[in-house]
Amino acid sequence: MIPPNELMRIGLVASRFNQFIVEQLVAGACDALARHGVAESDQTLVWVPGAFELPLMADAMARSGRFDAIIALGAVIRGGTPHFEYVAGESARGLSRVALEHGIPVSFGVLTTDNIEQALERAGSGAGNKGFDAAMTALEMIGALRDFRAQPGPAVST
Ligand code: INI
Repeated sequence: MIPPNELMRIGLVASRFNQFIVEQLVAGACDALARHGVAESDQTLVWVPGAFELPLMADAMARSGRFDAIIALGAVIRGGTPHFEYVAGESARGLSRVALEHGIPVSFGVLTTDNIEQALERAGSGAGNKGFDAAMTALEMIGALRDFRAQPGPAVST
């Protein structure tokens, strides 16, 4: 469950490559955060050149200890070269590693599509915005981790 009325500090990292699409993902994410009471003063947005650079900045944000979750936003569009696979794969792998190494939610709001039309469809307003979805996932994971960590564990029998 998304924690009601609790302080949530969110780091957003967005890639400038395909910026006109990523800006819409950022808008979607900020909309979800606002709807769930996350103050603008508790949000920090940092831009990086491309999706490949998202993990390094997400790592720096996690390392700072200033955030309860990080939302990574980008758009990798297949261009008919193997470059797509490397950029998309390393971005996903790196972001997942940051989450596991630092124990905080890192949402993967990176579109990986065959063409610009598909990317635009997923960066629309309302329900069809993957930035919005990524923000909702981050908030839900903050709640799930807080609930789990607050639970007493079962007695261990040997
Ligand atoms: N970066 C993206 O975010 N999306 C892309 O579609 C993309 N393509 O197609 O090349 C892309 N490349 C740049 C990459 O993320 C790095 O910034 C670059 O390789 C320098 O490290």
